[in-house]
Amino acid sequence: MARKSDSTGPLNRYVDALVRGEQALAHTVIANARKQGIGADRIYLEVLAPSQDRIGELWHEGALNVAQEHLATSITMSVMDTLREEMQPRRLLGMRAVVTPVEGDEHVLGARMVADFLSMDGWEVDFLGKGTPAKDLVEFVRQRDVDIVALSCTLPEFLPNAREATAALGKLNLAPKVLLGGLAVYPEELDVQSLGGDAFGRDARHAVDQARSLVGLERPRLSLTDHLAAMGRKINSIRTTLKMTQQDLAEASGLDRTYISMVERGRQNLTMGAVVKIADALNVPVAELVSTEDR
Ligand code: B12
Repeated sequence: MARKSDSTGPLNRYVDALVRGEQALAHTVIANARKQGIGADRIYLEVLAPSQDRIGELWHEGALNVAQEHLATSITMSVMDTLREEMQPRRLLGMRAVVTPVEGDEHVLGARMVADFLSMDGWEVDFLGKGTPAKDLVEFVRQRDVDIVALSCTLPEFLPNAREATAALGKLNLAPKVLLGGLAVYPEELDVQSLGGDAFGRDARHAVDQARSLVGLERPRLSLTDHLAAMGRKINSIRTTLKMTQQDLAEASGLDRTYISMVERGRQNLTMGAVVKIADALNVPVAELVSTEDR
């Protein structure tokens, strides 16, 4: 499966670090991408996820052995641990989710991504790690007030386990909604309803949208203040990476230094003309500054 990747530079550097088995280098590549203003969500979806695909291909071609593939996955897990520490949930939604691969499935990274995206969105999340047997999952859910169970299934041979889990969860008095995803669960190839789930998610970002719609929450909307604060942080991050002072940026954009300072603090409602001038001065596309996907 080809995943979308706009962050080709960091992706190539990151895969290179994984292939060489250099954990510190992998962390540095990601830290640099963060300094360039690439949000944790894009790092997950455009660097870490496709890097695992590349590692899988290299392993398949015999260019990497099992030990190297294991190391690559463990490095990516440690990078995710670091990113998780930095994540600021939008605001708590008062919703609880349980995320787990289905019984037997040892592929945890995708499920972990879904868990982290839900946390970033403000859900309280219990991530159960490796595949959980249906009866234990049901027992766990019964003891808590769970709104959503997100089940990940990578191998088609474990789809019956997904079906068993959804059936058992459906029998609970206060049955949670069940969201399905993972490489084995593709609507084009499979009738997701036949697995007993309530919805399907393509990737971790889509998982959040689907989870919200299952519990009747609207998609997250950012206020103008949030947009201005995000843009200010982005401009500050790109400027400092380029080792420019606020005065340098003011001169390069033809704007006043105090105006730049206000913008970076999220206190200035910029005109479109000012956004274009700042983007040109920083040599980035306008879309890079106004994107609201990054946190
Ligand atoms: C790392 C890896 C492993 C590791 C996993 C370690 C770990 N801690 O996770 C280990 C070594 C254990 C492993 C084992 C096996 N693996 Co493996 N593995 C991989 C590899 C290289 C990367 C997986 C990964 O991390 N992907 C990155 C994540 C982010 O992607 P993702 O899981 O797809 O998740 C995204 C979406 O699918 C979605 N998503 C995922 N879960 C959910 C859940 C919900 C609710 C939602 C909404 C969305 C969602 O969101 C995620 C992020 O956007 C893949 C190659 C590949 N192309 O994926 C093979 C791969 C998945 N493995 C494969 C195989 C065959 C196996 C083994 C059978 C090999 C063997 N002969 O032993 C065993 C099975 C073990 C088992 N019982 O599960 C095949 C599966 C083919 C298939 N579909 O049948 C693949 C595709 C390799 C290949 N090309 O052949 N593997």
